[in-house]
Amino acid sequence: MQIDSKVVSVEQKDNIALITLNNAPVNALSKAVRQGVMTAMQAALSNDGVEAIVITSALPLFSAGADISEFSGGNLEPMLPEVLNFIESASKPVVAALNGAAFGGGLELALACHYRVSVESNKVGLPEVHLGILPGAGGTQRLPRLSDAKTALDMIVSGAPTPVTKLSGVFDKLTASVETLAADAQQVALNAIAQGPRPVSEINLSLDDDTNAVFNAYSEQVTQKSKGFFAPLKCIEAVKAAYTMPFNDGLAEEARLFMQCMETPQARAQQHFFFAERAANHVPGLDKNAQARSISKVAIIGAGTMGGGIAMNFANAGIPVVMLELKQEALDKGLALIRRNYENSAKKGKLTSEQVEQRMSLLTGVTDYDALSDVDLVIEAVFEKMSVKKEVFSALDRVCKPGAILATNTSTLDINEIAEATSRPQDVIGLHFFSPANVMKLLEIVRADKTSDEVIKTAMKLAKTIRKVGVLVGVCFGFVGNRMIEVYGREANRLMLEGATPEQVDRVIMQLGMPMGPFTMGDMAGLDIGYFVRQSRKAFIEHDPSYCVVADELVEAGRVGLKAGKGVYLYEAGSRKPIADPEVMEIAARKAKELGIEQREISDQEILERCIYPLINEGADILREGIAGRASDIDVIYVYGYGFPVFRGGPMQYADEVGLKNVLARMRHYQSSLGEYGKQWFAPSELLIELADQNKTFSSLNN
Ligand code: T1G
Repeated sequence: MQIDSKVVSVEQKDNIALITLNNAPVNALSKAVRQGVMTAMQAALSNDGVEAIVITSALPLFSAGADISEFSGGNLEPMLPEVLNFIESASKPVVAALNGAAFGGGLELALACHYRVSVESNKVGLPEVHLGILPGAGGTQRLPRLSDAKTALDMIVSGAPTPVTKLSGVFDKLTASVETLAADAQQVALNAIAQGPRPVSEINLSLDDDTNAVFNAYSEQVTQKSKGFFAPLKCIEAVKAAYTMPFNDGLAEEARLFMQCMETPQARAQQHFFFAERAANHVPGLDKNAQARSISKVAIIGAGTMGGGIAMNFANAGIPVVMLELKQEALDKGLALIRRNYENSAKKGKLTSEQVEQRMSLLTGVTDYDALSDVDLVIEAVFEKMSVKKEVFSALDRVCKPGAILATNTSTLDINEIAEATSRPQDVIGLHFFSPANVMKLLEIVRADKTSDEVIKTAMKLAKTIRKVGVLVGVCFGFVGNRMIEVYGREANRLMLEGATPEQVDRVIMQLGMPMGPFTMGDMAGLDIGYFVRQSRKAFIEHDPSYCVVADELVEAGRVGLKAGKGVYLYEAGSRKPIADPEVMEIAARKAKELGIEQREISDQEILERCIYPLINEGADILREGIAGRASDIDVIYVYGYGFPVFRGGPMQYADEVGLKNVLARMRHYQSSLGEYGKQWFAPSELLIELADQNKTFSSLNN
């Protein structure tokens, strides 16, 4: 049987037709695939010699689901639900043979078949909720019919991959490996000839009290946790329709809810973010012949909190790490902290004790630079002071082998200046981890002026190896993330001076979807961090006498945040719960009076605009200066590094949704309405003006 498709083939083996998907890289169920499957099915159904049909994949995974790049519209016939309903209504039995992962529409394709076989180590999922939508090709109606309400809700509301071994009702056979899959699938198909088609839609469900209780509990739990996130509640509604409506009505209800979600800014934001995260992997303009170097041994300079966290990333990836401290005591303390972290993970069941020992065995400690002569990469995580960094880099330059990469974890210092302390600036790069370094997914990869393309490619590849999201940025104060967070923190502090309480500011920002507000975040991180940065930047802020004066007074009074039991908020021993302290607003009132600032009632909207729009404006300047290559790279940095809500897509996507003309108008409003302060800090970026005037978006710069 021959069909005219480049991405789907069908062949006859005895009385069985084998349909194979082959749409690299992930068998996204694009229009061409859907057309190919329809054609192949029709060919198999009309061939009298065929008595059963098997659908499988030629790629490592079965299918990643619907082609997300098609969501922007176009003529998408035949739609996926139509194709899957056609498969389910086939007159001959259809078997899905899962050789690898099946996600979204890929799993829905398997659920629309009559029988299912999978490799037992496989995982499947319905991750549509991460795209701000819900399974739209029958998954919410078929999965509960093959499992139960709780399993279906867990998979669809969380979007998490699930081992097929936990889905016994869904799969008729689990096979040992890809090698045994074909034979087992064929056997299931031969048995199916006698049994005939077995449409899942013919399984009836009813909403009994126990099931209803599951739905009620789920709705309550999700309402509390979802923080304004739209899709999860719609997922629950769709699954419930499987219990309260006949199958076809349930499909119609699923389609209605799917479109409701698809039309939200949240869905646009999350689909934007899906591609933004992947686009960050691609760095345009690098020398195609530059090859990434292999990294088989790493050194970390500094065994403190950051150094230890960084080291864990490499041990977790099975890469041996040498940790250097000049004093054995500091080394012992650092290694003991790492062991404690691993043992805590083991207590939570995330690691076995063998894994703890295996990872610890990859970590060794040295006190002498000469021990670093054979490492491929060094990452320094020492005190944030230029003279200390330069000392370390000149020592590394002396002892490390040619071709070893010398990386700094600095979060604010000039990497070009650090590179000049070596004879090999082409091998110097910034690897800016976020604390806690073994947890936070973001890795800002900072290219200095002389960093070679080989070193950049090595760093980008290494990010994936240690399961980080690497984003390439340029050298400036604070690179991208910290440069933008500085204006956000400045504005929050200024608003407090003008009369907004920390609780009000934090509440407004949490309503946007951030995990915590700027004042709670500052207390957690330590107010002394910002204080020292301000001390090092006096020239930059000397023109603004109001710049974080309350925070400065708190730090000088020892109120450095959670670790001291008091910062902007008060903390009871052992508690991280912030408690408002009226004394802080008394300080603010006193400082405001000294500075001639008249305090006033400030609206939530003004707080939101003044914290977020300058952050966006700074992002526009970062783009204009070429410090970030894409607006979407800034979004990736903000979501993974600072908790910007993914259902807003990141600050630049959020600005596109608000409309750049509106952002510009509000920047100009504060520029004129906040006196000298507004003139200094609310000057709109030229890029923001240019895009707004041309009625364009930041995302138009991503292509
Ligand atoms: N559509 C389009 N492109 C996709 C894609 C998809 N579903 N999945 C991956 N890609 C691209 C990706 O952009 C990248 O492109 C390349 O493939 C490799 O991806 C009706 C509506 C499967 C776990 O949400 O989770 O079905 O950057 O780097 O790390 O109910 O891809 O190379 O140009 O991620 O090996 C639901 C999304 C869709 C799964 C593989 N499905 N994909 O991870 O590779 S909506 C999903 C993933 C749906 C139906 C609904 C992962 C992966 P480029 P990658 P990976």
